[in-house]
Amino acid sequence: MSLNIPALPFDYPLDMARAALVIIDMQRDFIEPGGFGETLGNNVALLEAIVPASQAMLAAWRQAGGLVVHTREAHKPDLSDCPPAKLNRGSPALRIGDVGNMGRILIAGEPGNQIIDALAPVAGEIVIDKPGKGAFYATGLHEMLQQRGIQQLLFMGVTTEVCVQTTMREANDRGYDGLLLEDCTESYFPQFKAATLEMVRAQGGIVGWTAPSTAVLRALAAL
Ligand code: C5J
Repeated sequence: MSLNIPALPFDYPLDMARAALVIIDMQRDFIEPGGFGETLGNNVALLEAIVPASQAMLAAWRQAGGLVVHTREAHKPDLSDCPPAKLNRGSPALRIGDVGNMGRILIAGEPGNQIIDALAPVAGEIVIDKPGKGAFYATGLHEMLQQRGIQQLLFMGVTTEVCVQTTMREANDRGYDGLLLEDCTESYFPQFKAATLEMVRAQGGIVGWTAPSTAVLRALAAL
C-alpha cells in the first residue's frame, strides 16, 4: 500500500516497506554554538531551527516502523581517507583534523563529530561514517539499502546544498526515488537552500521531489 504525499513537482507515492529516512550529518560541530561551523563564522541558529521539525519527523517515522539511516561526515584519525583535495581546501584557520572546541574537526569518535542528542540514533538504526560529502561514496550504503529492499529515500539534514544535495544526486543515479523534506534541511546560506530545492524538483523532478514534513506526518498519522 502506498501513501500519497502532496509534493513537488507532483505527488510522491510513499511505500513504507521500501522506504528509508536518511538523516544527513546532524552533527554537533555543524549545529551547536561553539562548534566548527560557528568558528568559521556561520550562523548556526539557522541550522538549529530545523531540529524541532526533524525530531517530530523522526519520531513519527520510528512510530511507523520505518528504517532510519543516520550519516556523519567523519574521517579516520590518521586522515588516510581524506584526500589532499579535501584537506587542503576550506578555511586555513581550521582544517579537518585540527583541534577545535569540540575535539578534532570531522574525526570519528570526537565529541563534535557526534550526532546531536535530539536526533541520536537508537538500536537497529543504520549509522554511516562517510569520508565524502555524499553518503554513497566509500560507505557500502547502497548495498545495505539493497539488502533491505529499499527504493525510496526521504532526506533531512545539513547542509542542503553540500552533503544533502550530493547524497540525493548519488541516490538518484543509483535508481532511488528521493524526497527532500523542506523544513528539515538547512544551509548556512539561505539562498543556497532555496536554489537546491528548485534544482531538485526542476524539469519534472530531475533529482527528485520536495515536500514539507507536515505532508508526510499527515499521511503517517492516517496509517
Ligand atoms: C555537510 C559540509 N554536511 N557542508 N558538510 O554538508 O561541509
